[in-house]
Amino acid sequence: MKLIMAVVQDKDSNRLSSALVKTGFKATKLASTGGFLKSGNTTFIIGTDDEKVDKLLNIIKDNCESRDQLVAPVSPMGGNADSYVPHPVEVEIGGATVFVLSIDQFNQF
Ligand code: 2BA
Repeated sequence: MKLIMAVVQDKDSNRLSSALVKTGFKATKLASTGGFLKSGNTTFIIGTDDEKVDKLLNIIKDNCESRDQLVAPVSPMGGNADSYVPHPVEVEIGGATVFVLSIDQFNQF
């Protein structure tokens, strides 16, 4: 058995949820925050059999888009904030960041 943790953009989370329900995968959604952008994203935790992992990864891939986002960098440490003009930089986010973990035991009591 495997545990899949997928960090996805909030914009894709409802679409992915619906696709998982439709295809019979059981998932838990956690509200999460990206460490870099400090904005909200959604983390899915999904337990599934080893042989279904590839199918699940394809569903995640098909339902999560990558997007460019402009980020305003923070002002330089110790610098004069008055003369500092932040130039936004563009970063590409997602589609999805996915971890696949092996599970020793799965219990439901
Ligand atoms: P954030 O940490 O908010 O990162 C958003 C996007 O900013 C990243 O997209 C990446 O394009 C860029 N970025 C992140 N850290 C950077 C850095 N140190 N320098 C320059 N650019 C940087 P993604 O790579 O698609 O990641 C989307 C979200 O997935 C991340 O949101 C984070 O919540 C999660 N994530 C990504 N890699 C992870 C990892 N190794 N461990 C845990 N969570 C991760």
